[in-house]
Amino acid sequence: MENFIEENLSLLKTFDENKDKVIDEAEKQKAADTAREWAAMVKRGEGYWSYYGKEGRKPLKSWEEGEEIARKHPEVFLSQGDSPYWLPFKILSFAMEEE
Ligand SMILES: [Ca+2]
Repeated sequence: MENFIEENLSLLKTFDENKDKVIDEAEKQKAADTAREWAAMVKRGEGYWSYYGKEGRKPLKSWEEGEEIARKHPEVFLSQGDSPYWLPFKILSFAMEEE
């Protein structure tokens, strides 16, 4: 997971807490923890998911709807509840497979 995060740092801008345009170790850890937490929620059938569309946050009816969007738009970003963080679908998929 940590390696995968490392390869995808450019997709983790929302984790740049101190806005220095660098994803430091603590920010990477937060991204990895968030991915694992959200992946576990998907598996338990929990979570209120949304995706980032042209006009910003768009609610999803279900995780499955998010998967459907990701089939057409593999680069889609998803979020959970009112979290300020956005994770690419591919990082969440990776976290789900890792468990
Ligand atoms: Ca930073």
